[in-house]
Amino acid sequence: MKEQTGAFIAVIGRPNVGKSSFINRVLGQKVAIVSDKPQTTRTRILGVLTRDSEQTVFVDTPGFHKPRNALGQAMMRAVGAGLSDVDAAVLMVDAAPAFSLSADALPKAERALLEELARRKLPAVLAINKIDLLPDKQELLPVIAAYQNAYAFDAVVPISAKDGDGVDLLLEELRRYLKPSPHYFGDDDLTDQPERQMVAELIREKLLRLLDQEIPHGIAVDIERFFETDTADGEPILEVHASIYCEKTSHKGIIIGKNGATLKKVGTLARQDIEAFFGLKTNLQLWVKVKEDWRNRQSLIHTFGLD
Ligand SMILES: Nc1nc2c(ncn2[C@@H]2O[C@H](COP(=O)(O)OP(=O)(O)OP(=O)(O)O)[C@@H](O)[C@H]2O)c(=O)[nH]1
Ligand SMILES: [Mg+2]
Repeated sequence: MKEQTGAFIAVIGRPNVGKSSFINRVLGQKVAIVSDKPQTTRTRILGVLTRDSEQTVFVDTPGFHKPRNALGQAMMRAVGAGLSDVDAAVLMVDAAPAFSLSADALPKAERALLEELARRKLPAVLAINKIDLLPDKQELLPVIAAYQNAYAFDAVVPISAKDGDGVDLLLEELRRYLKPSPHYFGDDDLTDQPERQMVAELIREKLLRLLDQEIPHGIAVDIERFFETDTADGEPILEVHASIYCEKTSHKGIIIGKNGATLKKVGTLARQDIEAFFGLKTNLQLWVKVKEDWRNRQSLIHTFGLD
């Protein structure tokens, strides 16, 4: 049998650049929720890719930003934790803003992350994502030069997590970090997230997608009941009861929607995802509750599993 090899690789970058999309694409399944709103990922999430004797554990992290509340601070601690004990990092940047960079001025968030990488002496690869949105890829050349000037990247790979362009190339470049190591996860494991957390996240994803502005950022989902049972006809069914916590009574009304329409839509979309994930028919019941200012209350952040 071939010797087992492994690597832990953190994926870091500002919010919304496509870190979670990339990991889902690599695994061929959604393990980290994705939305067009920044600060979608709130905790450190592992995505495990096992190919024969090689196991690469991707560490998805919250987007790097200046925290404005206790939740934001916990998220930035998760970025630090994500970088601890990894073998290497992928710094992901968005091709579109990168495109308009002047060669000597990397954006603040990226500079701060590069300082963090330097401080930890971590080897890294630069991934420039969303190249599907670029009219002319040649225009990336000065940007690539600017990043290479700022850090000794082992490789720079333009990719599109959306259509898969360059993703295999990036994976190939990351194989350099594999070293002899036992596999820490089973061959079929995709993530370290408990099933309940996965379900809560799928529900939150629908809220992020269906609601506007500040409201989804102030939402936490708590799974109250989660068990498998049989229907009256003896069919197996997953029973899930979840509470959606928001920060204001006015938000509660918006989440429920006119005649309950919005909440119903959230429930339908989340149920479809849960059924696909577990391969089991699901009965999903949702309640909306208010917890004022929970994002600044440490005990609630802890209750919701966000620290
Ligand atoms: N056009 C295009 N859109 C992409 C690509 N990759 C991701 N996106 C979109 O970018 C948005 C953000 O994607 P996420 O994967 O949630 O980004 P993230 O970096 O994990 O964001 P945070 O968790 O908030 O830090 C979503 O709307 C994705 O569909 C890409 O290659 N091309
Ligand atoms: Mg994310």
